[in-house]
Amino acid sequence: MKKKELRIGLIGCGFMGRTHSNAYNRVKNFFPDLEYQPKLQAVCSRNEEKVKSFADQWGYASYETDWKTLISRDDIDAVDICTPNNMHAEIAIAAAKAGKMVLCEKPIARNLEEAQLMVDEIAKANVRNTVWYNYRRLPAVTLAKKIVDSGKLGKIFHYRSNFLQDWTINENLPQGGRAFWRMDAEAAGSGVTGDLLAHCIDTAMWLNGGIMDVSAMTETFVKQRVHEDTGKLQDVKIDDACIFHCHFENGSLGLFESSRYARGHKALFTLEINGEKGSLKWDLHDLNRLEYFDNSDESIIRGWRSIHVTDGDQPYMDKWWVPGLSIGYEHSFVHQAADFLKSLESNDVCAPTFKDALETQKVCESVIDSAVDKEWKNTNVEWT
Ligand code: 4PW
Repeated sequence: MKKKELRIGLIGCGFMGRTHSNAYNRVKNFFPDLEYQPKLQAVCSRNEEKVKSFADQWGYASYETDWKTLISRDDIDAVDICTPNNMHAEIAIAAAKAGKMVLCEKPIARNLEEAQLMVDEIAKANVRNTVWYNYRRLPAVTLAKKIVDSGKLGKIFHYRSNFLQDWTINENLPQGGRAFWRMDAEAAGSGVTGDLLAHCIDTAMWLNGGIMDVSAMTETFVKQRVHEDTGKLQDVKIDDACIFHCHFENGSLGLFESSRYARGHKALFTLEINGEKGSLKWDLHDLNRLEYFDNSDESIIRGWRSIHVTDGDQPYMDKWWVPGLSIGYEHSFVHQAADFLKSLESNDVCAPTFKDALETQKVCESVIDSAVDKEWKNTNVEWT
């Protein structure tokens, strides 16, 4: 098969810039059958020294220091946005208007208004798009989706999900700047709701359908922190912790919790689904393992099965080593890059699209509003 190039222009050289760059490099080796292969054409960041060294390290053919220049280049097919959240909307809209495909880190925006604008402009420009809700693409999570869709769990009663971390407990950490923009509401939009619960919500709606209404509470444990940009002690406006419960469209009840103050937990993303005929459990600290309870098992051996999702028959695993050998966090990004490239070949959408991410944003916004107003909020989610 004659190979086609997808010329990538990546904006942002932080943590996510590295995960995406790694994915584009790995996909060529592990998904060699794809018709489209990424070409790392250009990377962009304001700091020239940093972007030059990033380009050398990850194999980009060129670099830019102004994202508008990158977007205006004729030799870029797809713009991949890995900047802090406050730049997503402007860049995504400009890229779509320039006719580029748009890939964007989650959450797509700081708030619903920005997200809606992005979705409208992307629809007008009719460009291919996807949002990197990467955890869907871990083999164990994709297997959970297959089990749910097969009907093996029957009617779903409960969905539970947490995302726990502990990295902001130190009250001397600043907010803002390059390293701590996730703690600055102006740059991030929200705290754990947009940063962590957005993952839980995306996965939850993918597995269990639309979230219809929410009742939430949030807390900011450290009320003031020095801002990196001003050097001044300023109010912290992000949520450090958030708990919400909700109704799904299918009648099941949802319970979600996220915190960056859960001492001992570094990135504990968990989910559990309880249905009439069976249940599923998964957690990111043991990401290749899916726990499955099947109530139709013979009673004397009935119990939780621990499925080590590393067999060639299981999602994505035929691309990697041999059965029994684990893969990790980075592979979820490789799989997403592969699925996006595959979607160009098959002319399908690559979910989650910006429209899907808008639905997640609706839930996030309703959660924040519910916590502020201390009342239930309808999400107006349209999940298909
Ligand atoms: O998107 C999330 C990040 O902002 C990630 O999945 C984990 O939490 C790792 O870093 C943060």
